Amino acid sequence: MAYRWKNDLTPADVTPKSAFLNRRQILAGAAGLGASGLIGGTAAQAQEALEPNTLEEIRTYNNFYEFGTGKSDPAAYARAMPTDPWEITVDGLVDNPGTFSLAELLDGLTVEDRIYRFRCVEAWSMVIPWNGVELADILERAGVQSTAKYVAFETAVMPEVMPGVQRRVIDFPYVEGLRLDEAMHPLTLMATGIYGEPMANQNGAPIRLVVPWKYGFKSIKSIVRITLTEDEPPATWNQINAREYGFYSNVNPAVSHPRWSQASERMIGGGLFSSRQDTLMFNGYDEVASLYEGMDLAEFY
Ligand SMILES: Nc1nc2c(c(=O)[nH]1)N[C@H]1C(S)=C(S)[C@@H](COP(=O)(O)O)O[C@H]1N2
Ligand SMILES: [Mo]
Repeated sequence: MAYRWKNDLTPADVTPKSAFLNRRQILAGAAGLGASGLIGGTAAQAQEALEPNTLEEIRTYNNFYEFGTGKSDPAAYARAMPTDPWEITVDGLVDNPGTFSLAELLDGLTVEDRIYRFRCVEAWSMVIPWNGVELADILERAGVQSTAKYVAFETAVMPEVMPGVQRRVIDFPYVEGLRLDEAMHPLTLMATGIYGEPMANQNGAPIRLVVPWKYGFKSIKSIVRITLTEDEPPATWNQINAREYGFYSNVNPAVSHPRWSQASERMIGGGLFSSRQDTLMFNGYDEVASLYEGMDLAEFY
């Protein structure tokens, strides 16, 4: 199978290059992807054109409401969250349920480099070089039972170190969910690092979901539970306002948020000539379109 990273970026669109990692190292990561057989040469070349945001940008402009609603709150407060040891429970409709240390959960799995576009529902975007394992690898080892249709995720709740939880800015724990076929898609990552460095707490240490064709709020951080279910699980923003935030939340320039257009996005870090770009269907990840064949994406948004 050949998975393709569609992108239309040109040098004129580039976001600032990282001061922490040189281009050769980034390309080495992309080449590694190609060699893994997951994607062909074309995809490796497409990855070359994605200029990641700087680590500084990725670590200072965040949404992580457990630490407050401001973009700089996670960077200011998340360092107090203890992430080692960390336990993750895998349960529900699986043959091998259990509670695992992070090391046990990841043991033997291949950590991949994935440079993904990241599009927030608030109409801003970044390009982030993640390191992580495919969620499919974790689920395969868990032994998903035939009655399972969805995967539910839950974030840690640590009121003593989470000012947003203390103030109850929204209901916690933050929860999210995917349909099983979305969860099993090879693009779906459980990320443990960025730029080859352990995940910063504000980005969702020690392990968080990354679903690059969906709005950022689906990519739930600091996960402590993964549950296979038969029914569609609750999702935090969908529960807060189902009209504004659908369960699917695939990036879709044609379906406006009730309060703003989704047709374009502001690139964090800016660009040389323009800081906005057109938003792409599925955030450019066309290979997922077959998952939604026969579904009206204006209805199931
Ligand atoms: N637990 C939890 N996960 C979360 C959020 C949150 O508030 N709490 N915010 C989401 C939103 S809206 C976005 S855009 C991304 C931001 O990820 P980043 O800060 O690593 O860029 O995390 C998502 N995951
Ligand atoms: Mo977001």
